[in-house]
Amino acid sequence: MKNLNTKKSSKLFDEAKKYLPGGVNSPVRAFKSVKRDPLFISRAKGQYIYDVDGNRFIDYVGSWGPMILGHAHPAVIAAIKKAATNGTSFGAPTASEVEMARLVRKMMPSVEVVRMVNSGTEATMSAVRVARAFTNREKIVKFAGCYHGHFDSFLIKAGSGATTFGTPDSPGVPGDLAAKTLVAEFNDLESVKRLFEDNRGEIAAVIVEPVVGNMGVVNPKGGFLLGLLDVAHSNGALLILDEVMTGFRLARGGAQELLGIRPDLTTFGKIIGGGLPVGAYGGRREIMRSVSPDGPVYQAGTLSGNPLAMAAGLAQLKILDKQRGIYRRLEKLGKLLEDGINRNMVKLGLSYTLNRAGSMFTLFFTSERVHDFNSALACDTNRFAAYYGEMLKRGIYLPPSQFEAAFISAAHTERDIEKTIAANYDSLKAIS
Ligand code: KE4
Repeated sequence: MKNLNTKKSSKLFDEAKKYLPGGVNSPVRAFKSVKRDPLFISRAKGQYIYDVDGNRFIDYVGSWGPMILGHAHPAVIAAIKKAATNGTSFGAPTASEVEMARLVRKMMPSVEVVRMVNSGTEATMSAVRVARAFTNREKIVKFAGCYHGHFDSFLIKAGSGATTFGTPDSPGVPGDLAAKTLVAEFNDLESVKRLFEDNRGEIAAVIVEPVVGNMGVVNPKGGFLLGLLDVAHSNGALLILDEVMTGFRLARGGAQELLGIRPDLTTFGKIIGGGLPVGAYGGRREIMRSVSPDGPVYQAGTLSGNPLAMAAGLAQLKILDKQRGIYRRLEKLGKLLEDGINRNMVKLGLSYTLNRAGSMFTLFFTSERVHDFNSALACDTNRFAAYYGEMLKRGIYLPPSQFEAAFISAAHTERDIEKTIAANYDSLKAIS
């Protein structure tokens, strides 16, 4: 299998490193953990992404989740173009923000009141501030390996890029603030109960990825999330479901619809913006009315509810709201891929672990079950890196880290899945 021509990408990367930290605007894009220069992308359409050297790939990153309908969806592009002709930002309320809030509540009824922000991080940090104010408590519980964005309080045993680069506890976070973040083990309810026993009356909220994407995909064990809700509520704390990744992806109503759980607060990002910078947080009216200007909890944003971002997000969400067959299709394609990769491993006498939740999946290079952070960390990341390069050579663009979720879009076809299964077989064979 010939090597890729990536000359233009590498030249751009050398130039980028002169002006940007690590040559990128978000660490995990730097391809460091897969030991190669990143590809610079020129365009994308549907399930395909094209780099500046003219290579085409079947894309399983999908901008890390937003592109559930595929890239440059005609309805999304048309909505952005139309909105842009009316101006790009007003710093004043618009009808599109009301429409967005109403649609979010229709799709996720637990979100009675919602505030738009500009990223998933803004959403989660604001939700934690509201929870701290509403409960008049300062401590929060997160789970090792979960990633909720780069807010100081979350960079404690954080997943995603923080784990990829070995900085799950980032420098620069004040010790006294870090001490207010308590860390439990995902899928281990006892670890949560112990934290509540040791910190009686001090924990404002538990924040969790209902299905984890940021250790790689890790599903909740039966009863874990409902148990979490019960433990939080019986100790006077709130449950925040971080659905930045799972929201509108795992089901029309996100993981909370799929898993039948009603949180106090939910956070959003990615899909809600249709590829433009959007985040949101919301939940029970009695909690959200503490947010300024209704209440005293201050949170603001110059570009929050930006008309172009609302147009893109609304165009995408309206399709997801109306065409519910999309979720059946994503599940079908996900199952097809999972079965194909597992068949390959049987043929090759390999026993790596593939975790999947609908259109989110991760192939872990370990033969153990991956159900929490420690079992995810046991993976052979060097073998993942070798596999990554082989898949890239075969035209498959995966997230460049063992600790990330890959995403199938509604633009992917059965043929794409077959090609991916074939590339997976050849790549696993090549590194074995
Ligand atoms: P942003 O601030 O990156 O929009 O969202 C932060 C965030 C919050 N919660 C969850 C569950 C998330 O997955 C994320 C961001 N996800 C990563 C990928 N795992 C974004 C990619 C990146 O950091 O470049």
